[in-house]
Amino acid sequence: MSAPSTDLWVHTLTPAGAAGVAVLEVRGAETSAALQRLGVAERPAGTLHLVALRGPDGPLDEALCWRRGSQHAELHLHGSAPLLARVRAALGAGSTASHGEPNGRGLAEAWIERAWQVMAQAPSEVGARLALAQAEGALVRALAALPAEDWRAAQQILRTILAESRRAQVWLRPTTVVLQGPVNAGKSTLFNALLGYQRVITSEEQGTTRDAIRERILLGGWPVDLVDTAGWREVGADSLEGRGQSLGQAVARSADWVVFLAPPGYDGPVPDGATRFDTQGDRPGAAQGALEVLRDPHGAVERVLQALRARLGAGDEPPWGRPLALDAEQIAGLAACAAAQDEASWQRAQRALPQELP
Ligand SMILES: Nc1nc2c(ncn2[C@@H]2O[C@H](COP(=O)(O)OP(=O)(O)OP(=O)(O)O)[C@@H](O)[C@H]2O)c(=O)[nH]1
Ligand SMILES: [Mg+2]
Repeated sequence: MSAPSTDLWVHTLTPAGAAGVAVLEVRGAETSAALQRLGVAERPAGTLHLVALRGPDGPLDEALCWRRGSQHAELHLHGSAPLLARVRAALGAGSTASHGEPNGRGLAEAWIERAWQVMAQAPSEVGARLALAQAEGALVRALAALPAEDWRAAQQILRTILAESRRAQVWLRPTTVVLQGPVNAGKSTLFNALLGYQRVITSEEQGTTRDAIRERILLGGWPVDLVDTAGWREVGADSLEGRGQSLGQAVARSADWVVFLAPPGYDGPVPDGATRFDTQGDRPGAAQGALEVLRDPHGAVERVLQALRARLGAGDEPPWGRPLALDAEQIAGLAACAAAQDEASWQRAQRALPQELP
């Protein structure tokens, strides 16, 4: 296949996976030519049409085509991943997420574009709403309105935006929480209670869980990747169980938060940075204040949620409508400005930020 044209930019706005509808955005000077390759005739800007898409091998799909401008359109297709790949290929976009940037597109437009992408893939409803505010221009408007004559005042505004952007991350990307502890501590029992259904096997046999099992959940509205791991006990490192334990350790090392569950009588080590919960509070010899996951699953979930809230330090109230940088690149751009020590480095850093409205 020839290299994709830099005058054609195709982006999949909807997240990967099965859905009723998939939305492709087509931009750039080649937009009309690319659509014509699919059999879509030229239409005035602002119109919406039902179109029959055809590829080189025959019919592809019946879709809605919204002409947003002479160099900008959206195709609303049926949401099948193979179909999406065929339509992208027929447009000349290749098979990856996007290729190139349309010529002359400004930074502000690119940041707004990014906000739509973040919104489409947000792992929580709050995250989607925070991203929508940026797609509607909250951040680029705030950046365009920075006082030009007083760089220190402008920097102060950016620092506030940066702090709120970092706080907002807990709604925009999942926090990885790993359950760790000795065998039979009740990790899998708590994992199921947090999920609200029986996802993994629990049993009184030691070493029931051998693998690291990950599930995405919302806990108090925060997206969490929750991981159940193999329990600790002396076993051969090469045994199946030993390999499971190593895998659990590796996952825990890269986790945002390790919840360490200690069964009655446990007096062994607790990993640095982990939060300890004693378990099986209904059993004889249990620690004071231990979780009682079997007797009171809701109470146990609430206790974990409280600890998570403290850990995230995000507060319950999201920064509704506030200007926010959404991804690592935008945050790095703001951070460079916030760190500037003199006007010259401020000016340099500011060049990486959009300064005008799209
Ligand atoms: N009485 C009581 N039993 C519990 C409680 N929580 C878990 N158990 C029991 O303890 C046993 C071990 O629970 P699991 O959740 O499988 O423990 P685990 O930490 O996942 O164990 P491994 O996978 O072997 O590492 C099971 O029989 C559970 O039913 C509790 O709060 N009270
Ligand atoms: Mg288990």
